[in-house]
Amino acid sequence: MDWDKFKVHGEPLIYGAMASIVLATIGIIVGLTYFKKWGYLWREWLTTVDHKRIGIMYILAALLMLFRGGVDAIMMKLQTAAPDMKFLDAQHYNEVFTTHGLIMILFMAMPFIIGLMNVIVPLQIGARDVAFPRLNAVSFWLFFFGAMLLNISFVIGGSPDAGWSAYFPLASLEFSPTVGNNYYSLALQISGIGTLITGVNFIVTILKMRAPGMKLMKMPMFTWSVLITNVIIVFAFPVLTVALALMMFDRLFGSQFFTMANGGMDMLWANLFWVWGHPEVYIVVLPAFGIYSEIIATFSKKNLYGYTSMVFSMLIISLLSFLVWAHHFYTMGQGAMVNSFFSITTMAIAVPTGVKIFNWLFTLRKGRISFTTPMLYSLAFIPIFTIGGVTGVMLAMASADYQYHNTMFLVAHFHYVLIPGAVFAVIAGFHYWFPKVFGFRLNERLGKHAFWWIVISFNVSFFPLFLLGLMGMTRRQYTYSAETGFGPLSMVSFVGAIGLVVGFVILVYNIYWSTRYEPRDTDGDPWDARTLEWATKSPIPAYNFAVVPNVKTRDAYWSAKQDKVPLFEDKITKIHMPSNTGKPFILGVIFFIAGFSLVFSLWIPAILSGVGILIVMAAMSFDRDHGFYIPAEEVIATEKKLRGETV
Ligand code: HEM
Ligand SMILES: [Cu+2]
Repeated sequence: MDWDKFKVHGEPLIYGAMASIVLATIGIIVGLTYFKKWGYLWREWLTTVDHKRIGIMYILAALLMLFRGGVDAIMMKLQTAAPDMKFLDAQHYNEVFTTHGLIMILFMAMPFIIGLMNVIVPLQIGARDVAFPRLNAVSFWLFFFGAMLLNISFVIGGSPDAGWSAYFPLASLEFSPTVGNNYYSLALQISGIGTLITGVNFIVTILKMRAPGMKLMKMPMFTWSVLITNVIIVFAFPVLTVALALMMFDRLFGSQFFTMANGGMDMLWANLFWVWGHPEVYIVVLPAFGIYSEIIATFSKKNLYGYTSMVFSMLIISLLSFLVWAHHFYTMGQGAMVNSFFSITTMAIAVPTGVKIFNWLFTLRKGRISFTTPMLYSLAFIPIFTIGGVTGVMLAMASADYQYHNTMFLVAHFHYVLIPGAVFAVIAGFHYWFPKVFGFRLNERLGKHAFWWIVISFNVSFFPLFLLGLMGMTRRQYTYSAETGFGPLSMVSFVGAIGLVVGFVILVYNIYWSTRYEPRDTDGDPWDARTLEWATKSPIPAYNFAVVPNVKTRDAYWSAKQDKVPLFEDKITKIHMPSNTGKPFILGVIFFIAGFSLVFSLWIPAILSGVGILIVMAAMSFDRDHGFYIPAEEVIATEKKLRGETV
């Protein structure tokens, strides 16, 4: 065997990373053994099917990936902070911007959002769990091991280096001969299957598991956004699945789908990628819209303005999101007719988006606004996202895009939409729902410090990129000479990036500080909020609701509090719960081994793990464990304890 292909030859940086990964792994193993926590980890977390715990694991993984993607970002910013820097070489720079984009979109933003929707959606609709709890665990473990597969690439074999969009022929074996893009095709495939399963699971959950009386048009706005997002997932992800499979054939088995020879077609990849890729940006941004809608209504003490138009604008956005993909390659020769079509559909998206912006503003109007940390992020989102949207419309004009395309102007555009539209949203949602899950708030003072650092630094870091783009600086260029004049603004951008790091450090410190010192709150409704998740106690019991609520109005919990509309009318009876299972985790591990074997063309382990996957899937299908019941007395006792009564 040729052991050399596993090695990454490189710089002290990579060896340092290897050493720290090994040390951290040893540390975790020793720690778990010393504190005898292996059993706890297995029983309570690795085998769990509880939507709340799965959600927490998604969010933890996302935070870890935020760190990894953040390190990539700082390395890029340092390399371009001044002319002729020698911190990274061209190849290493290529790898870093590729993994940065992949990790931030697929392994940070999406799982963070899926984590929040796991924790919150069943509670918001008054359900006890998702429709298919075990499948939910499969989703998580496929995502997790897909993410791990991509992450090990930089210490074993080498990272992908053709950008997150992996355009052919650049990503072909000929021009990218390391295993990096094999990792790309397999890691994304594995986690993508997990996401597709999530899509099915949440559509069924929201359509079939709502509490009695909760008509579609009475659902909370976050649940609506999640429903629409998952419909997009179910239509968009199969395209990625196919594209990645063809990419794998090209790279591993010598097929010619995307090459320039033998009838292959490189533009086929660009089209498939963006038929998935553009809807993908709405997969991360629509749930963010939902989060902001909840937060803005809660902290303005008003109903959400224009509920129906909110729903319809999301539906229109989801439809249009499938009709705009070619705006990513106006310059690649499809002609004026085609470009005009995509130009018009792209600009049309700004209309429903504008409707939503006005709805949020009208919700704020004459509201009794409290400026809590989640609310501050929501308020900052509105103007910053609008800048992102308006520059999007500038890019949407095909003839103008010949100038902007692949410059830093584009990079500034998508960060101005993605950072307020995804990152601020998950941070806001995190602060907002944190007390629900853990029974205490994050400290407001520290939260606001982090907020100002993050919001100001974001603008310092990314606004200069608009100007640099107009000056002609292209994206993905690893160095430049002093004569270009890109130096000063690039330095400003680097300083902003450091400020962002400071903000995130304060945010993480806040989690630590609040865990130790914040007062506990078991009442479960610290913000005086509106929707059903706040009607449970904190921390939430495993079965969520002792009695399934009867919903009569839109903001059911608000009406219960304000107008004394009764919510829980039925008697407590025994509750059916799914049992934990280790099979999803095992399935994830085998998928990981299969992926790794394919990356290195190790056929025998690949075939064996393929068989293993089939066996575990069959075992899951024939599983006769249909769960268990929590007796009514036990539920009553738990409820009393949560209310602070002695049993
Ligand atoms: C009013 C709405 C929007 C319009 C009109 C718009 C328009 C565009 C156009 C025309 C491009 C391609 C430009 C080029 O390559 O030269 C682009 C790129 C991009 N947009 Fe937007 N956009 C909008 C909203 C969004 C949102 C909401 C997101 C994400 C949350 C987003 C994320 C991106 C990303 C990630 C890219 C670049 C991808 C890449 O090449 O790596 N956009 N946008
Ligand atoms: Cu797009």
